[in-house]
Amino acid sequence: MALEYLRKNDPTIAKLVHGELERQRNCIELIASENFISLPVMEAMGSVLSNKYAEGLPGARYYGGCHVVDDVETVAINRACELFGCKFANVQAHSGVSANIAAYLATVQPGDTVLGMSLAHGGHLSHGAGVNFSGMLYNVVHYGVSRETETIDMNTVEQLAKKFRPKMIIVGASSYPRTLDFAAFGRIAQEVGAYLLADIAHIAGLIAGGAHPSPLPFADICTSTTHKTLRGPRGGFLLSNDEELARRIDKAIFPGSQGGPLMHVIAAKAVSFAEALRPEFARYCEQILKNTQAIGRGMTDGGLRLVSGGSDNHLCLVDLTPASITGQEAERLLEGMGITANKNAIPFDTLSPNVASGLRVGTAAMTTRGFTEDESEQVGKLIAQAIFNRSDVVVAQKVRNAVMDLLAAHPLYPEL
Ligand code: DSN
Repeated sequence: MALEYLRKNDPTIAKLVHGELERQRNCIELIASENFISLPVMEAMGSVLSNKYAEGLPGARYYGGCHVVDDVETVAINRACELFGCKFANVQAHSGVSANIAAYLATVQPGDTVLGMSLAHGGHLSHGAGVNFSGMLYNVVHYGVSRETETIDMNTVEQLAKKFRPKMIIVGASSYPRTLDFAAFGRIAQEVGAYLLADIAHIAGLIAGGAHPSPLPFADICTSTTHKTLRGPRGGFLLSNDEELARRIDKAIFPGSQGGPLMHVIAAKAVSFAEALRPEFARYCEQILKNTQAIGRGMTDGGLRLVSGGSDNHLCLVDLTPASITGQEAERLLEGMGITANKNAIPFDTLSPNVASGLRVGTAAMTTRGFTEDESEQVGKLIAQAIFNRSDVVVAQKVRNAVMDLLAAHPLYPEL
């Protein structure tokens, strides 16, 4: 990696950036919310656009000299609308949580009832967890998955909606391996007169690539991150087809909850939206789904159990209880062998989230790196072998060697 000026000016940080590149190169990345951005996305982020203050919206800013960044943001907005087939987009949200803050501000008042998926069953902090602003400011009721199927039971969602009459229903998850039934959520929201917020942070890329149904015909607002399956820079955005809601979203972002937009990140979002509009992105998403099936097969053949019995998207949630290992231990064990994944609570978990009985395994990053189905299945088998033979140093070394071979076959950022 060149880092010509950084090396001269701040060797400490240059060394750390290089160290992180080497770390990413030398592990199989299975964290379901991570991915590897393209070099054009990286260049847009590291650009002079970072220098510009542009509070407001294109054509209506609070600063002079905004004509260039106006064009950047307009391109990003237009590409987001084209990609997701909707009328309005706000691309200024700094993150997925920032996008959700804006969605709450645009729809509900503090104290209003909101129905969202429980964090313990795969939802997200900002869908009403008690330690988050959403749980502190709103009266949140949670739905989860059924004990029998480990999937969302739409009858339960409907019963809760009819009982508690929420002003907003949130559909979206961080560790749910199944297709979300946006049509059913839309019907329930209509029945009880609630707004429907679809938080598509994890599956945005799959939706853009046609590998998961879109919520847009049903949701009043969609919120998302750009950096997971969508493979853009770290950031957030919001979508809507409703003109009045779109106006409220814009105000909720600025001045409601943010100051100056990150124009360098908005440019990088525009680049990634254009990448996702290309036919090869749909092929990439298809490959993510195939790789998830394959890694799941490898893990179950090796003796592990997948929550809900499988996956329809980019991630598997592994129940580690049959292997008598916690998520925390498994995460550490695998990291030592060059496989990065994260411990994760499973539904009805008896352990604390810091320890957890599960492991979340995502395939978006390894698919970007070029892993095929055969290799993904092999990775699944290696995970199971490592876990079930964790006191055997010979197996550990074999797993480590196999991981190194797989990584060598798919170099990451060879240009850097
Ligand atoms: N931290 C993200 C994830 O890993 O899913 C959600 O915000």
